[in-house]
Amino acid sequence: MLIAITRAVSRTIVQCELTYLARTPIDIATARRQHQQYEQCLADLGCQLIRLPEAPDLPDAVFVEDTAVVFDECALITRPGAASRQAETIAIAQALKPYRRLLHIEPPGTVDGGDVLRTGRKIFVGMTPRTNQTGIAQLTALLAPYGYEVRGVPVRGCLHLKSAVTQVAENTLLINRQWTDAEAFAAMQLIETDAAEPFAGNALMINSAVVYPAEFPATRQRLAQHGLNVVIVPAAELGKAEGGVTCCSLIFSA
Ligand code: CIR
Repeated sequence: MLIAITRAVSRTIVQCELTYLARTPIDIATARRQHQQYEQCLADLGCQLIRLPEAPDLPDAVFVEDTAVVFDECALITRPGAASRQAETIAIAQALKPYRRLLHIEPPGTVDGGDVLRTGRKIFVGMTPRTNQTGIAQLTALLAPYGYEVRGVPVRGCLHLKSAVTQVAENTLLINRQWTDAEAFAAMQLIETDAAEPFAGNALMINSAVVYPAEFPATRQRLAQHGLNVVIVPAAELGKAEGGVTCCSLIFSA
């Protein structure tokens, strides 16, 4: 059975961290409605939802992906690179505790889950302002006993590694080559985002389906042309907070 942890959109989302986007008004009702559609989509794809309540003191708490990375053998509780987000991990650790042994990134290390791309036993970690070398070294050491191999990957022009590249099938990645180095992923088939849709690289694979934002039709067509089962969700409102479809859930087998 697949479990999906989500967290309600904070009423303070308008105070979210922003790095590459200019602040534009976020309509909370719209953000909440789209988030509920996303949750329904996960449920329709067979996930059992654990929906955590909103955290008004933590504007970015809806983006649960950044707080943990769940493996079959353990869960890594991160230490997010933005100070305003570090307390988000407390509720997530509590939610994960019944399911996994917990490992922790410790100061001065920082890791955002959005920087961690897992393909089998290979873990690619974005080297970004949110994820530092100490964090990558800790993650490497913590996961080595389980046979995971970690590789740091350059990222430029976007927030996280998974803003630039995500897995869409067992051996296939969706990638914006402008934002990361495709050579790191040479062993896999690559589908490129449409040049007019730079933010289109973030897709969420669940079993054989790809959950994908409605806002990127040209790249969506490329995914469909590769025979992928693309399931569309509206994601524009949380997109204004620099969030994508991977950011809003932690999905794992129970
Ligand atoms: C932040 O800057 O931390 C949030 N406003 C957006 C986080 C998006 N998370 C993700 O891509 N994994």
